[in-house]
Amino acid sequence: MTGLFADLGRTRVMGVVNVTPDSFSDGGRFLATDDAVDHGRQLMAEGADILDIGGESTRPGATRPLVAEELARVVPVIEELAADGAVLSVDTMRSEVAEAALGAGAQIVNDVSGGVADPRILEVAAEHGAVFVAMHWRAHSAQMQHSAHLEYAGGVVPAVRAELGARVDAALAAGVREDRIVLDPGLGFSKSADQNWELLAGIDAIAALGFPVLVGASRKAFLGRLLAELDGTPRPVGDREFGHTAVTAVLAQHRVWCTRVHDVRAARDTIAVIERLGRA
Ligand code: PMM
Repeated sequence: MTGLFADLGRTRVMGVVNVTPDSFSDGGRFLATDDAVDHGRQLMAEGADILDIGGESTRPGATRPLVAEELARVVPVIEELAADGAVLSVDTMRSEVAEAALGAGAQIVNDVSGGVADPRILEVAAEHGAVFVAMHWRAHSAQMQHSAHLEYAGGVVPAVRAELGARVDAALAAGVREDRIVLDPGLGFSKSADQNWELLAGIDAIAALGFPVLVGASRKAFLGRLLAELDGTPRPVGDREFGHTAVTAVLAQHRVWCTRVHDVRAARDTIAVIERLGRA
């Protein structure tokens, strides 16, 4: 566990394993347990420090799976990858799923709602001594891009910082240890493209809360919009990696704790360059 926060001199890489039919970037590709496990092994071989196993798509407008369905997607994958010795995170907003995942060998609960959707998840993380990733979030996927959820009085960076601070208070009150909390600004979740850029530019202000920071920018729509064709067509999901590489370089330079990515090799290469330059 302590190894998760030891100083490696570089940003960690969390590889995404979405065991879902409908994630925006890779939905349906790894829905079968064997395919998801193979994909996880591939990401480990490419240098992932952590694998993030998720059974619910959080793409804007997505409908939620039943709890039983989410459990059936993630638990067998976690069991197999844990047996390989992988460091695993479960991407869930549900206490039942977090509990089963931690029992199956996960060490990290990555809750995109930061404990808002199902507050009992905080107690589950506390009881297991798990690391808890609190992402900034305001509403479930069906509503998250509604205009009311995009309003940040006083600016997006101070507002997200304050709302994350409240999640830290809730996690501590539930018994999560202070040295097990990670914060994430939640790019793309109740954020406009401009607000995502402001959060990336202001990442040091989020880190100033005093907790390790995780960022997930990989393949997200704000990159597709920035890199749009002349006629305004957004760059397709599968063709955003060069842009994302620049984001990874910036995160590495700012010594962000971890970046959550689909292309592990690209991220590790980028981070290796920044780390080497930092020692020159
Ligand atoms: N983004 C997605 C899912 N889970 N978890 C954290 N902590 N941070 C994120 O930015 C994040 C996440 C959505 O992306 P995906 O559909 O490619 O998994």
